[in-house]
Amino acid sequence: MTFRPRYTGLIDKYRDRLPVHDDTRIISLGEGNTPLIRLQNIPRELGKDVDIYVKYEGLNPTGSFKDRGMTMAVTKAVEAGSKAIICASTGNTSAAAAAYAARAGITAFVLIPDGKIAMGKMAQAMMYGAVTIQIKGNFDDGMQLVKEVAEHAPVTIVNSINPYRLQGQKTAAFEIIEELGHAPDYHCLPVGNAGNVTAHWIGYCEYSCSSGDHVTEACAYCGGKCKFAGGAITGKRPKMVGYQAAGSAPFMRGGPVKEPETVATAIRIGNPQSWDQAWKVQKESGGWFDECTDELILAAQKLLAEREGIFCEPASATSLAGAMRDIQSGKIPEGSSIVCTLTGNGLKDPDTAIKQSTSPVVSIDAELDAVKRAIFENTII
Ligand code: AN7
Repeated sequence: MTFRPRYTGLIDKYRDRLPVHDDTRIISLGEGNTPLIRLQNIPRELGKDVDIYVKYEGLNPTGSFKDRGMTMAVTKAVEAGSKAIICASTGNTSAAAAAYAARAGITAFVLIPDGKIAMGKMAQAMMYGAVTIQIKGNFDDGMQLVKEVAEHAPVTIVNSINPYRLQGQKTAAFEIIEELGHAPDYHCLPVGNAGNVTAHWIGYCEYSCSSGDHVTEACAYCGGKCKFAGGAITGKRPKMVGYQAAGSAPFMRGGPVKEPETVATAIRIGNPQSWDQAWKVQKESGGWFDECTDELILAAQKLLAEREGIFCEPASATSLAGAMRDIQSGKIPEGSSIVCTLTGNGLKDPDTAIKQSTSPVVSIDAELDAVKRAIFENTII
């Protein structure tokens, strides 16, 4: 019998590619190392010869990709002596901040839009012991307030404007390259603040730099520091494709959206914090931005659960919704390999799931005949 060393989180795994020292106290919950699942039924139904993989980030410790960034941000905040962190959030950043603060023994203050975050995320912030501040405003209002208050109070901002967040999140690209043996042709993500699309591009660029295929712009990301010991796998980088919810699509409108609205509350963001970086990613990678209606987003969420057994939250399904449409139209050509990031777990938002499900739910007496009838009436031949 052979034993693998215990997986202890992404900072330990990618220590030489992250800004930590040998004696840095790592605040980790074992994040990263998420499954890259090849879809089997959906591509067949699309009738297209494509390889679609989903990177199931909903299996991180607090149920979203935010854990990748938060392990770095909180590790560095603690290293710098900070006793409190703060963020504005549509729900997932606040859940991650609250959990990592609890782990570190510091305080988390989270600003959330009153009544506009999914129930699971609210439960997380409360259980992990954060101070939850509900504001009568949206994420963008909260973000502005966080920036202002951090100038007056001894708190570290852990939104993605904190550069350590993107450093942690870039590791998702490392994992994908290491599993596939190369970068995919297309990488599709849901876009809110555009931190994650930016972070993935940093990751892909650092890996391609290390292959010796130095690209001037890419090397600007790594600063020549991306030394992957023996890690020269490929110089290929994907086209980065960012999809927004139609009611919250500033990248499609060319500027901030005042009153963003969407059922995908995680990406109900009108004023993206990584605006310039994301446009740079789009240009450098040769990818694009597009938008999906709420209807299309929910349909993709349901299809993924029903056909593949993978439950993601609505915002996450935006990546697949957009990708399926672009595959169907031929914009993403046959023969392509595509990775869609599923940013958050479906369990985060049970209300939206239950509301849109059309699966049979029957209530009966606890009697054999009634069970037989229920089975008979719901058997599809
Ligand atoms: C599930 O939690 O901004 O484009 O405050 O929770 O990097 O902002 C969440 C964002 C996609 C968008 N999918 O990522 C927050 C927050 C899910 C998310 C995004 C978010 P970015």
